[in-house]
This record gives sequence, C-alpha cells and structure tokens, in this order.
Amino acid sequence: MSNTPSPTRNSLEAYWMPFTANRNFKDSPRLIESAEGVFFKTTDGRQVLDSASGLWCCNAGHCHPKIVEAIQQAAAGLDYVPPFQMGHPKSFELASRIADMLPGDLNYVFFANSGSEAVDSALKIALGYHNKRGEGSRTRLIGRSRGYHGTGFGGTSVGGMVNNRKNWGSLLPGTDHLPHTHNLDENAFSRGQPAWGAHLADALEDLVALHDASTIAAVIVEPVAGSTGILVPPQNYLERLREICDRHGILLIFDEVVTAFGRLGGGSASEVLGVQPDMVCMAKGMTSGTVPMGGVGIRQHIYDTYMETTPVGVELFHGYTYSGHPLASAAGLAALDVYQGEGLYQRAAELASYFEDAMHSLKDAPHVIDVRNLGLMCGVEIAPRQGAPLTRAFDTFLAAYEGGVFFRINGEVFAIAPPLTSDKSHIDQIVDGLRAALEKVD
Ligand code: PXG
Repeated sequence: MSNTPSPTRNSLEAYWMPFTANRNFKDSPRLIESAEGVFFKTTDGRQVLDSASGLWCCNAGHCHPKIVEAIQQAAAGLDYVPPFQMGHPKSFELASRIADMLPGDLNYVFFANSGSEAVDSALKIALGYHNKRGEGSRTRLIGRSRGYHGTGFGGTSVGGMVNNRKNWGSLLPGTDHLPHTHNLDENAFSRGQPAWGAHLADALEDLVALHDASTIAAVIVEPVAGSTGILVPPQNYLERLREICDRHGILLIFDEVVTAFGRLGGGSASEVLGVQPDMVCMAKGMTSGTVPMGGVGIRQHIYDTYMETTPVGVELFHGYTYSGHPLASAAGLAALDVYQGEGLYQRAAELASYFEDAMHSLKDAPHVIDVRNLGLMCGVEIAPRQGAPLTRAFDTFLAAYEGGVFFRINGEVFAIAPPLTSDKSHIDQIVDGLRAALEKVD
C-alpha cells in the first residue's frame, strides 16, 4: 500500500477536469501515482496495464530513463528563451530531425504546444499561403464528419463530432465537411484498410461543384481517425483525396497527432500509406507524451511562398510563447533517439500482425460488433445497451480497470493503442482483460 492518503471528494473539488464526468470521477476517483514501461501504478498500489499509451502519446512507454534524464538535464541548464527573434540550438536540431523523418519535401517544422495548436497553426498557414499567392478568395476549410482536430476554434470548426461543436455558436464561417468512411454493413471486421469506400473521397468533387475551387483553401483529415473510434481509411481513399486536391489547387493537411511517431509502424501515416500531404500536424508521440509539444510539418512550396512574398521582416505573424520550448525540445530529441536507437517503429511494424490476430480473436466476445485495426491501433466496437447508450462501454471500462487493464473508450468503441515497447504478453493481457470485462457486463 502506498502512503498517499486516499483522497476525499472535497480535496478533488477545485480541478474542473477536461472531457470528464467530474461528479462521477470525484465520487470514485481513479488516481495514478507513478508509471513505468507499459504500466500505471495506482495510488492504492495496484499495477494497471496501459492499453492506450496514455492518450495515444507515450509511444516509448512510461518514464523511459533516457527521456527522463534528458528532461532533467534540460530543466537545469536552460529554462526558457523567447522563440521570437531568439532561439536555442535544440529546437533547430529537433526541427531538422523531424523534417528528415517526414516523407518528401516536408522540409520545415513549425512548433506549437499541443495538437489543437498544431491544427489551428496549419489552418492559418494554409489561409496565409493562398492569400500571399494572390488567391485570397480561397478561405473555405473542409473537414470530415467524425473528424477530431482538437478544441481550438479552428479545429472545432473542421471537426465532425456533434458534442464538441454544438455549444459554441457559429464557429468559423465557411467550413464544410466530407462524409466519414465508417460503414459496418460493408466493412465490419476488416483487417487493415477496408476494400470498400474509396468512392467516398469523391464527395470532395461535390463540395468543389457546390462552392467552387476558388473558395476552398484546404482539406484536413486524420489519415486514420483515432478518437472518433479508429476509422481506417479504405484502400485508395487517401490517394483519391490527394488527386482531387491536386486537380483543384487545394492543400491537403493530414492531422497525424495520433498516427505519427511509430503508431503505424513508421514515422508517419504519410510514409506508411504512401500519400504525400502538404502539411502534417503532430503532437503526442513527439515527446512520447512527456512534455507538451505540437508541430506542423510543411512542404517546401508553402515555405517558399511565404519567403518570396515577404520582401523583409516577419514572414508569418503567428507563434506561441512556448514554441520550441527548451524542455519540450530536449524531450523531443530524446524521444527520437529512443524511437530510432531502439528501432521502435520497426518493432511496432513487426508486432502489428500479432496484434491484429489477437484483437480479432475478440470477434466472438459478448457484445462485440466490430474489430478494426491498422498498425498498433485497434477499435473494438460493442453494441449499445438498449435505451441506455454508452453505459455498457463505461461499465466494461470500469470492470477492466478493476481487473488491471486501462482502456480508452470513445463512445461504444474501445480504442487500443499500446506503447510501441509492448511485447506479445502485454497484447495477450489486453485481449484477456477486455474479454473478461465484457463477460462481466450485461
Ligand atoms: N488532432 C487529433 C487527431 C487528436 O487525436 C488533437 C488533434 C488535439 O490535441 P491536443 O493535444 O490539443 O489534445 C487530438 C487529440 C481520445 C482523445 O479519447 C484524443 C485526443 C484528445 C482527447 C481525447 O482518444 N486527441
């Protein structure tokens, strides 16, 4: 047992927790005291396997000693330097190494502090790009239904989840949305990219016909949607989106906040799936979740446009106090050292087929209506309880947590994304933990 006193509801009251049922949590909290490798340790001394890499971010496992050491050293050496008209070497080194990791001529990296900031930065850079090229009428931003791009006003506007949108007024004017690609009738229990659905990309042609290409700046999609329930792109869907964007001079932005840094068995989804976007949003795995950081990978022609159309002075009137923060930069460099030094992208690629077979063995578990996967991402969807949506998933989550496995649930979908350092026995524990929990709930 740990010495930490068990918290009372009063001591938890002041923190208004994000995306959380506050009253329910504060009545029966789930508090984590420490973490190591693929395990959390709770304040009452239990080990809980982390099947979600925290929230898709701790790709190198928790408290990796090399990342911890790099952060400790950085904190003691350089606490802060303004990122505007000043700099420090590590942020430049990190940008170069990320640009090397990204495919094609994604040669530039802009730093933010979260996925939401990365998305809003990419959307602004897209608008500015067209403006500077003399195509200032291109202001429309296209997202996708069931997309998640963070919680800024830009990301919320192109996002496609009704609960995240409905309370905040009119959001950004002039956005529109593609249909999502999820279809259980056609694609249930697909392994990898489903065969059906490439034609859904043609909805972009319909939006061009409706609005005219001269009004459209950019399309943003998650190559594999994460927090809306693991929606794997149908074969040729992303290729088709790329073609349509090219035909109409529209920028294509991949939101790779979840998929970059090894999740799919390579540096990015763009690399693994072979489709080149104009910008890539990233965060999470960038520092293996240790220090907040986000960023945008940007292609040469976009950077060149800003340089060529700005004779002198500041080219991009956008940035954050903590862009390229010394602590985050050190954590990012150490994370890349670990990913590369320990071959973790390769490891994820090799583990993916075992992971796929193991997860699909849940097909006959109670309530399961779909299993879908790519790389080390998997969604296990269950049937909602009649008349009480979301309660069965939440009860299963609680039962699994009691049983020693932490799952992230998105609606009725268990989103599984283990650290890239996991081994086969951890995958087995995840599968057994979910099956046992599903067998306990009605
Ligand atoms: N884009 C994508 C694709 C994301 O998954 C963000 C942007 C925003 O990142 P920040 O760092 O601003 O949170 C995300 C974040 C879930 C869940 O339940 C996932 C996220 C956030 C909250 C919940 O899977 N991803």
